Amino acid sequence: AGGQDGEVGKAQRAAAEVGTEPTIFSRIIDRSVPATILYEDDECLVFRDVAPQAPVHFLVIPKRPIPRLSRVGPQDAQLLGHLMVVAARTAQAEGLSDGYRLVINDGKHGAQSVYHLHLHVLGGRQMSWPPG
Ligand code: IU
Repeated sequence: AGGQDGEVGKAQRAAAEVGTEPTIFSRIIDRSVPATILYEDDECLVFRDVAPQAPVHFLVIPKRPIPRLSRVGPQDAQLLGHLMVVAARTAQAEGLSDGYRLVINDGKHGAQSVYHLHLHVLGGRQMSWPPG
């Protein structure tokens, strides 16, 4: 039984690694956690970041829970393009006519904290470069 538990533990960790574990973003998608939603369609959801780093800061996420950018493949190209188009359209709707920044954090070095792929859109102030 101990060995089996070991295997189960390994499988669970592997599952988490490939992102089959639901994150809080799945709960925002199914409305069991509240968020200020700016846009929704069959493929994606846009909502305000709960800890904004700029006057305007929202997230664009696919409804399908891709864990991180480094896990995408060619089959995801159309969806990723759609996320960027929605990001640009929502930025325009938010009045970011002077520009804005798109950020995707990947993994540990990218300081990713939620393993459900998301585009950050930040605007409403002058950004600096390089980022921290
Ligand atoms: P990151 O790229 O994984 O570091 O960004 C996660 C973002 O999700 C971060 O900016 C959080 O403030 C944001 N967020 C949120 O908007 N709502 C939540 O319930 C949680 C995180 I947890």
